Amino acid sequence: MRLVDGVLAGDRRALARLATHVENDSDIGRAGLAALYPHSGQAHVIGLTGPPGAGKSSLLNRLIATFRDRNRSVAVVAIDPSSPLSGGATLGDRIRMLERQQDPDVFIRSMASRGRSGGLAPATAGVVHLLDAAGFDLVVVETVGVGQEQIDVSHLVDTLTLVQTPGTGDGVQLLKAGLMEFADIFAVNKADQPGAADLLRGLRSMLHYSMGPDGEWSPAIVRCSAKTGEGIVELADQIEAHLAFLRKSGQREQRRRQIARAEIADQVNAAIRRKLDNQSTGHDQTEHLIEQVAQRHLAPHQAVECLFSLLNLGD
Ligand SMILES: Nc1nc2c(ncn2[C@@H]2O[C@H](COP(=O)(O)OP(=O)(O)OP(=O)(O)O)[C@@H](O)[C@H]2O)c(=O)[nH]1
Ligand SMILES: [Mg+2]
Repeated sequence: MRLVDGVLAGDRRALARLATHVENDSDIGRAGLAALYPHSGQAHVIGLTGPPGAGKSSLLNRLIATFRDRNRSVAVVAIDPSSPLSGGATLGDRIRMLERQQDPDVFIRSMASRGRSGGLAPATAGVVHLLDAAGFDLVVVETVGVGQEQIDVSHLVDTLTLVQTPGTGDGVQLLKAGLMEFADIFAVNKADQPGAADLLRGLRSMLHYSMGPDGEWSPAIVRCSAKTGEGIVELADQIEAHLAFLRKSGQREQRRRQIARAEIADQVNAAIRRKLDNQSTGHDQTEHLIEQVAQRHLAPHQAVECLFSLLNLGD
């Protein structure tokens, strides 16, 4: 396929066009992904997540510069919430980041989350594979979120970086959201503002209590400021150190299997939904089954069995 050859040859316009096909889940997108997937698996995939306005895009802008200095190519997938959460201030940072597109070794792609509860656009994984196959050294996924979204993105990446800022609590909410165990690196951004020391202390003591066994990665905490540039080199170092750890410990393969498992489960879900939506009678029959379960005529698992046999998915 011409687009596939273009992507492999480093043609960025072909890459952008195929990414649109993947996003739309078109036949061309599916065929392209199937052809390119065997070429993926080389990139270091990084999640950059945190509350709205924490400075993710600003940090990323700085990180891109640092990684380019190290001669690494960088692709970004920025997931935009369907409804803007943090106002106009962010636009300037997004535009500054886009200016980097002049550099052929930087590629930035925005995707709408389309309101899916997971916060991730359904095609995010596909676009990540595409960018990986296109040969970028690093693929960064920026997502807004404070809870489940971050756990979702952790199923997609090698390294998860959680951005926190002073004055947004002491980290207890992270603990509540069960996020401590998912983050590999904590970036305490806006360290130029008051309260950074308290946040650092809070995070350190919490990590101390949630320390894993020996031989595990102990999450790094990096004090940084996208405004002044403090800590950016250390953040880049920690991101690289985490990959080195994954490789050395053999956990990279383990992560890849987790990612493959999560993606297949996601696709199974999506495929069943698609099948239900496509079947002219599917919808009515689903509604009927829901009613049967609500009325206690069928147990939920029996309804699923009926559904599967309706869809010819039975075992
Ligand atoms: N003082 C200070 N302000 C910062 C810092 N980093 C980012 N900002 C400002 O914080 C605001 C939000 O920054 P963004 O980089 O857009 O944050 P974001 O997390 O990408 O925001 P969303 O993508 O909308 O969730 C902007 O006005 C930035 O200029 C920092 O280290 N210090
Ligand atoms: Mg942003």
